[in-house]
Amino acid sequence: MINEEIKDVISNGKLNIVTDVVQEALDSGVESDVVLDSMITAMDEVGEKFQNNDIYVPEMLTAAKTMEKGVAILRPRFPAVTDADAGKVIIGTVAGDLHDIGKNLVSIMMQASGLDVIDLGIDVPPEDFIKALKENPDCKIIALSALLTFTLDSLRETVELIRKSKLGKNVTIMVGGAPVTAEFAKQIGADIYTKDAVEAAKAAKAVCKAQ
Ligand code: B1M
Repeated sequence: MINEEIKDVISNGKLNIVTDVVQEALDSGVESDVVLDSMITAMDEVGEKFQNNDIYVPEMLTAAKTMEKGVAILRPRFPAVTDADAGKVIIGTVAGDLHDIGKNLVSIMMQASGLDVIDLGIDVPPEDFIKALKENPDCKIIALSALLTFTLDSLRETVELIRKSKLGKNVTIMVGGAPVTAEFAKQIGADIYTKDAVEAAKAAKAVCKAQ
């Protein structure tokens, strides 16, 4: 019941009540990952409504803002663990792509597993990943998020440029986002594809542990 309420709040962009509803769910004993799953399901519904022209970009944006506010309540439940030796990750959403909710979740889960995450944000040009790598030569992983079919090319270009750079030859490149597949990841020369934030954090931790 409470999960239905969370879905309704997110998919209908009820910004003013999202904090209370999420807090209520947590207070009543609903686990954070269950609340998060309801939010993600709601965003899928938003995507479907958009595709069917039942809603437009402004409504989609309000739903995203509502989800961000909801995730902020969950954030302390996934506390960043400080472990200086755990490993460093540079993360960002590729050029041309403004979607960041999934990327932020990946970042939160990685930090919760002890990794040091440098978040370059959204719409990140390939050169900025190289620059960040130069500034952080101890970085072990570059994590790239793409949410649009048409930014898959941007993902490819970013992987190519990283591989061509001196420091990028040995760095592990992880990719993910709804239109990305394991096959595509392999095709463009990425090392790891994961389907969600939890898997991404697990894979990143494993890479850093192995080095
Ligand atoms: Co956009 N959008 N959007 N949008 N949007 C989608 C992606 C879309 C599928 C909606 C649809 O038509 N059904 C569609 C893309 C179609 C396609 O190309 N295949 C779409 C479109 C078309 C657009 C615009 C072009 C619309 C327009 O302007 N006409 C435009 C593009 C702007 C741009 O980027 N240049 C646009 C804009 C926007 C908003 C700005 C309004 C807003 C984003 C706000 C924000 O992110 N701050 C928005 C939103 C909210 C969505 C939907 C509804 C929700 C995305 C989301 O946050 N999902 C989305 C529909 C959908 O996804 N069903 C849609 C929840 C999030 C937790 O999931 O990001 O998939 P996701 O992350 C997952 C996994 O993918 C994975 O982990 C997360 C879960 O744990 N993951 C990784 C993500 N990154 C990873 C990296 C990894 C590993 C896993 O390793 C590095």
